[in-house]
Amino acid sequence: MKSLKLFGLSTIVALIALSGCKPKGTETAVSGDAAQKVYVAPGKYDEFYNFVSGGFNGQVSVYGLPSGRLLKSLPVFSVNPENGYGFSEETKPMLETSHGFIPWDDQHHLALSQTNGEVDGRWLFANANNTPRVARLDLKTFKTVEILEIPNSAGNHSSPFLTENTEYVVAGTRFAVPTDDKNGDVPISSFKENFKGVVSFIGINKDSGEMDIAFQIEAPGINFDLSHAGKGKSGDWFFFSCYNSEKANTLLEVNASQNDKDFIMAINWKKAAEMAKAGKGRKVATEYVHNKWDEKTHSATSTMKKEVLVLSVEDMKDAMYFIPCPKSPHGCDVDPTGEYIVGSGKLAALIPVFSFTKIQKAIADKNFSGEYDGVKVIKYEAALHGEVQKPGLGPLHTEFDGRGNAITSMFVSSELVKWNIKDLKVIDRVPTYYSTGHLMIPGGDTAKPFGKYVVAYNKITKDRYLPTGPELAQSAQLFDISGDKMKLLLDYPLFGEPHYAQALPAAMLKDQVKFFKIDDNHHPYVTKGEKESKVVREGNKIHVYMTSIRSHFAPDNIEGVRVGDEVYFHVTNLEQDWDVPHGFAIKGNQNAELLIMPGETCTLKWVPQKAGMYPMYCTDFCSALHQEMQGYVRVSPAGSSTPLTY
Ligand code: K7E
Ligand code: RUQ
Ligand code: CUA
Repeated sequence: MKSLKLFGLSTIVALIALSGCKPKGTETAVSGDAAQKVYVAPGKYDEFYNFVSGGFNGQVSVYGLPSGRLLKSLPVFSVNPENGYGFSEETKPMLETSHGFIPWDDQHHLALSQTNGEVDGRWLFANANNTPRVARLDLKTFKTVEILEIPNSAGNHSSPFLTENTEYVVAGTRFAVPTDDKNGDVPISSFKENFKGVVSFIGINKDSGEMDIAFQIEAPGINFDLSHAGKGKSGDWFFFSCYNSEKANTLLEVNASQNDKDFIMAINWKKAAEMAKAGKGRKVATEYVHNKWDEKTHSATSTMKKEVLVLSVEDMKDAMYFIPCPKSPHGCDVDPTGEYIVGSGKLAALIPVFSFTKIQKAIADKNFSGEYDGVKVIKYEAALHGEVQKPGLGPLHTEFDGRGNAITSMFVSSELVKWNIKDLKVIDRVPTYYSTGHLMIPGGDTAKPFGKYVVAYNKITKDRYLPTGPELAQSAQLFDISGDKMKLLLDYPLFGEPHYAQALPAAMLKDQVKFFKIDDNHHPYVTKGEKESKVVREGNKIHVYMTSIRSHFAPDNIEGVRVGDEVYFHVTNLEQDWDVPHGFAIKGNQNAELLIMPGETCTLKWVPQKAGMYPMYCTDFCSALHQEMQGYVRVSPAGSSTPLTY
């Protein structure tokens, strides 16, 4: 193929600058029956739910496959004016951190919960890179129900990958940082002594899904990039890609990439968990928050935690190893059998594939080349199953089709490359437009991939769509992988910057999705009928117990509010039909609107700044009389004697 010509160039580093170079032969790659294969007729459902990370928009979006239709954007780490997430009093605690309220984050990876290595349709986990956090979404409500901050970490990139029965979700720090009990106010030049690479094991309650940090492992000060758990025979292990083994505190290429090989770190998490249970490790003082959504009261709480258990390199001496891996590995992916671990060196012109059996033998035979900061380094050749030669340039991520093949994304040469796991021969390659980051096969990182499609998530869009100013949306490309050759079916733009994604058959989820029964509403300010609606003054706080039903609010005309009051509109949506939300907004409000689902109560806080007449209205076109769904609040000056009426 054309892109192979690039191999003639001598330095791969130089090629990074050329990322996005344009492969040719687009038209030939499009499947002749593409339209038929992606067409989902009006009123029909897609075959897969596809959850896609929002990158720097902080959210998760839900697409249908194969149509590529955007179904919903789910608020997770960023405020969302569309439905008041992060603006309503109930949801504000979800975005609390030890640094205070943070309205944004950078969301990269997603993991669907698993049982026996297979997707089970219960929860979706999402990471936040900037202020390290992991979120859990409930797939019955598609809501963010929990957010846990990760202490002793920065740039939570190697996350939220999980063990095959969702016992643990991991969070590996991207930045080596001093642990929170050491004063972080140290010279950056003391990197080698003070900076550590901490990986966290978040224990998951097997019934409720609730998260808490079970233990952390303080590894040497290198950067963790990505990880995946073993499966089956390797199910007790976790594998992490690490770069910057030079421990450079300025990541110029010359510094961070001078080592010919960085590492894959292999951790026996079962052993680590046993040690943590047996009381090994040290308690480290820190501060991190745990935010939980309670569906019954329809509100979130935020709790500060103060301590975490940390295992040292010494504790882990028989449970943590390094395996050399060529040049700045990024993806770290384990095949469905659990035998093969694929490391993708971004700057390497090959893909090393490690064998779990060989790793075990090397450990048993003490086949080590030495130690790196107290961690034994297994000899490269002793762990290696083999190398995929000349796969393309800039290998990033690998997914598996469940039929013995792997597909790897090539960032620099802009292509997907399919290769056989056993003999490591390249079978097929297709160009992508352009510079693919992650790719995703439904179930493609589990023990049982669903196969059928692969989606390439491309970083650069260039000439693929009508120009929309200097910035174009990132884009996805859908390929049919049911035959030997990958066939392009569809291009479509995406919401936010996509990194990793997950997908599962629609049939697993669609019938479990529920809306809220008003009888189950235990919100402290619920109003279960119009007759109970009222306005109550408590000092300078005013609580409005409001109801909404097609097509009016009760109460809808309020007088006696004064400048300096804090007004809380607790709006209960009395509707009990699927998909009949009401909105609520008031002029001059410092928060966004509310979008209240049937049976729910949401609270909007408003502090009027000036006397005057303030209209309020429903923002969601809910009936023919939607535009009539409105009211007024009269605000009088501070100290006014206008009585409270409604
Ligand atoms: Cu490759 Cu953050 Cu998973 Cu994006 S990372 S591409
Ligand atoms: S109205 S449905 Cu919002 Cu002016 Cu159009
Ligand atoms: Cu309620 Cu529009």
